[in-house]
Amino acid sequence: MALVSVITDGAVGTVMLDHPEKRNALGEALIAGLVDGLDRLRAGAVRAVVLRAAPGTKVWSAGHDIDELPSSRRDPLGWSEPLRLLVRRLQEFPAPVIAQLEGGVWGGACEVVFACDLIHATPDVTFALTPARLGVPYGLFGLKTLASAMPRSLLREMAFTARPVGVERAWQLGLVNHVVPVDRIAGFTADLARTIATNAPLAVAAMKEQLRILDDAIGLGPGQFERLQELRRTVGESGDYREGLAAFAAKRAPVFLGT
Ligand code: LCV
Repeated sequence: MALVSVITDGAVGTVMLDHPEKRNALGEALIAGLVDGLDRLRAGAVRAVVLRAAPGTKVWSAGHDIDELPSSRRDPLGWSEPLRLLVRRLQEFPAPVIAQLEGGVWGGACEVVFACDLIHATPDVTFALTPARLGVPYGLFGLKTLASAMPRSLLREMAFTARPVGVERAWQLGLVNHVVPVDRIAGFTADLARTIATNAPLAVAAMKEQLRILDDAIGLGPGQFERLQELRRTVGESGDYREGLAAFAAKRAPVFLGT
């Protein structure tokens, strides 16, 4: 059974996550389906993309597939990891990608959503950043994607507490473009995508990339870079990281010792 479906309607493409049994967890197979779908739409020169989950879902995506997180020394969220590849595909896609959300958005799925260009959400949507709940050494690239999408004060609160934030607060802080009732969100999003598709695609694509280059423009000295890598190594090699994974697998609350 396909984990992802892709349809094209004129110049608008739709990519749908469809693995409810695992709450659309972003495992290698599902991500491969998303990347393949985006590549097919790119070849078909669509002018707008809608990224959504199956209608009526309570969980848009449960984030990174925890069963696929390495328990060894390998960096769980390094440059070549599937989730990183997906985020880059979305950011480099030469047309706007609209995330159409229903239900909960967890962990790495928040990064996927905030790598999109616009966000439409139903009133039940929540966002939760979970590295602290799993003891995971989060990546600088992921933090930058999130920091470009929200105020640092909210990012700190979400990262340190791992508590979900509701769409009302997200709307107040400008994290989402539109909050739309569940019976209208598909039509509303399709209409906005069609509007984008009627505009000059080269101008739209250029502005998307210009804005991304501006977002990426941060200076880092070698010492700062080394320190960032050291911070991630320390967390990635900690007992707490192993405890976070073990607790999830055992369906119990983690006990973090700070070691
Ligand atoms: C694998 C899963 C998952 C899952 N992986 O349904 O951002 S970082 O750094 O943290 C990054 C590393 C990351 O993204 O980590 C993942 C962060 N995600 C989470 O912490 C969310 C974990 N999932 C949940 O809390 C619950 O599943 C939610 C609240 C999303 C849905 O709860 P619900 O009661 O509806 P279940 O928990 O019963 O899940 C249904 C099946 O999906 C699996 C889960 O193990 C279960 O499998 P079994 O039926 O085999 O028991 N599942 C859910 N999320 N991220 N597997």
